[in-house]
Amino acid sequence: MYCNPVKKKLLEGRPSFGSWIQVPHPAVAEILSGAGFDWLAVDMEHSDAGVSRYSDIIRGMYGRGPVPMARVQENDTLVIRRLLDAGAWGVIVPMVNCAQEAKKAVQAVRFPPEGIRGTGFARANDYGAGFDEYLAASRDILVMVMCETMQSVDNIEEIVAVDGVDGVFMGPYDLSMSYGIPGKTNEPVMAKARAKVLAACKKAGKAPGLHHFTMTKESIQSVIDEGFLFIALGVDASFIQAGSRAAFAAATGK
Ligand code: 3PY
Ligand code: MG
Repeated sequence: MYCNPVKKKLLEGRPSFGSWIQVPHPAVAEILSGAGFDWLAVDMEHSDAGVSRYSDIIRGMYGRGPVPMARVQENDTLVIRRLLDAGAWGVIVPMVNCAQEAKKAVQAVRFPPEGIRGTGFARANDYGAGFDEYLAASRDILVMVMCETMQSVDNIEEIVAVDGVDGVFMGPYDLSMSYGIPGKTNEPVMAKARAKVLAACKKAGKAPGLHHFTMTKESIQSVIDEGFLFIALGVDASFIQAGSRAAFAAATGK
């Protein structure tokens, strides 16, 4: 019952596909779960969801398949602890720019002696009823650090060398900002950064991840061919936007 099939997939070198929840309602988790995603991350950085909302949203995934993850709002020990206590099986930590920051994220996730996560009865361990089992399985909680600045790309070798970092998740939009080319996620400098991160991950045996926003078969295949394993497909809000606009356009020709 306490396990993380996404981590298993990544360790086996198989791609896993997830998506992003920015419309913070359990119904969205229920609907996206029906699509078959391996995991779903609630975006705590760019939505107005708080911890109690997080618990409600991931209740919408329970028994439906996806592993609940959180893109946490910041690399903060207590923020991470509270989302894990709520039941997250993976954290995606924004703006990790050096080994020290990567270590901080790992420490927040792991119980002593590896880390400093505090323990208590919480939703994650069925309010204490699964205390021992959860403790044993908690090593499977996924730690994905985000590479989304030039500095992070420059320091990627030392970041992936940090014990307990499971993988690196690239944020193309912030990275494009950092390179001074806002929103131009396909420029050569971005491809070069992706190649550098992929090579570092491969060498260190860590899972490379990417937030991908173009929902065509060819474009998703090219991301898989590039070597990414932890792949976030789109965002709930964009799915609603695309579907609703297409419906209106089909009806009116506008
Ligand atoms: C980015 O593109 O900056 C992201 O954070 C994607 O999730
Ligand atoms: Mg970002």
